[in-house]
Amino acid sequence: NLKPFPKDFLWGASTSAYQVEGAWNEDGKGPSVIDMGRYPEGTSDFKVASDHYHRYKEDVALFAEMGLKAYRFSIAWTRIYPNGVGELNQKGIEFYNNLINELLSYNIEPIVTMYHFDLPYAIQQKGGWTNKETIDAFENYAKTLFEHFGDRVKYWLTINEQNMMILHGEAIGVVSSDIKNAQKELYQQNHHMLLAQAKAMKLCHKMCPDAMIGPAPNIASVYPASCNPEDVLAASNLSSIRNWLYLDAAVFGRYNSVAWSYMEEKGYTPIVYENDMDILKAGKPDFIAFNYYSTLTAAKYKDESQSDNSASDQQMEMSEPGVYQGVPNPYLQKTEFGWEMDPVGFRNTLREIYERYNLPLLVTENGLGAYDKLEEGEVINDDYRIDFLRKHIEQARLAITDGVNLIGYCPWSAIDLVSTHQGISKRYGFIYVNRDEFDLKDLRRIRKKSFYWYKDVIKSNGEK
Ligand code: BGP
Repeated sequence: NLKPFPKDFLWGASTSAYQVEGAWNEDGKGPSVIDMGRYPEGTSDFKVASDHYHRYKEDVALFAEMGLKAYRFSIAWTRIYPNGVGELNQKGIEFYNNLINELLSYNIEPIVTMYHFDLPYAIQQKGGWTNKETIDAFENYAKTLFEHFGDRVKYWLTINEQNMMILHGEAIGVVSSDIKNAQKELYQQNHHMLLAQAKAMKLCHKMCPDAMIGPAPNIASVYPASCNPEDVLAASNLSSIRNWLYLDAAVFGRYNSVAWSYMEEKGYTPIVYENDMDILKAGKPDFIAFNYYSTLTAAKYKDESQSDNSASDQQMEMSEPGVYQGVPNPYLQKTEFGWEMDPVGFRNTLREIYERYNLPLLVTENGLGAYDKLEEGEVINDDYRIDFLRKHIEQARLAITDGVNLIGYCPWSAIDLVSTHQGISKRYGFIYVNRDEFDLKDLRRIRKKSFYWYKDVIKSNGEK
């Protein structure tokens, strides 16, 4: 017997500032590491993106038409503080005030990510997260957000995919040029981010007692490639290092022992000052938000000569000498972009997180990146997206039936936006944005087939 989705379930959709807003240097916005970054050849930059900054009213009206109960977006730190700290940019405050008010006028709950990859460039130049001062800068930024928006925002997310920033260090940029020390430095950055997050959570409870705040890592169940105990151990290693390190620190205020001994073994342990662990313990989340795209499969580490070259990029990146080896899962199909699809793994991941932490869960990303085609008559027949999302929603419902306290589901993405590494051609949205990689065309919005489908899902509270 299936349990229904809760009555006040947060049916939502997600975006992030740098991927959707554009207006990268307008109205006083300072540059972020993203604006100063390089892009893979053939893909667009983020300067105009989907031009949401100028079209947010039209976009929010479409979100309302779709029936969204929640909209998860991020605030660009450099719109609020162009240099990360120092002078406040009133125009930035104004933009997010307008956006939040617009959402609330349609009864759409704003779910706000404070920091989604776009560290202020001025802060990066001073060492970024390697520099302890960045912790204070983040706390100060958090305070400003709570002061200005805390009267209306009830759901806050601290840092998007901190674990991906650490595991794929190029996303935040390691300050040191010493490659040998790059990993060590990343784990120091990680420690500082954890402290910054804990401080923000504590502050939120003080300043906005009615709001809820939590982390937003990318979490994925890890399967052993076989029942060989060595593979099982490798899967457990990967899960502790990739998933639980981040959530254990956020929820319990400690590093788990497997992750810690891994860091010791590799020489990556961060410097931990005496009261750091007290700071970590003092800031607790009210819920866990997480992004889910697929699961991972791990085997005992093989040296390169034996490794399987057929693995997609996603898994190839996930290997660590002596600890684990990411391998493809022969039971799973892949998207056009080589990402494995695993709806059942979604249920499993939900159960694992809930069993470990016993906190409400909020899914802040889940979706299918594809080459959508604008067909004659202004239609986009994205049945593959509908199929993908439907299967995940079915599994979410099974997880709820299992007893998981899931409070919302925000697929990626509300509207087409520029993918982190693969440009605008890799689309995720319910709403099509008419532009190409380098030809901005008219940027007009077109409802995809999935738009109408999701509208029905929301209207029927997941019964359809
Ligand atoms: C997550 C990020 C998002 C988004 C998404 C899809 O890791 O939080 O910002 O980019 O993945 O990934 P991609 O754009 O690489 O397809």
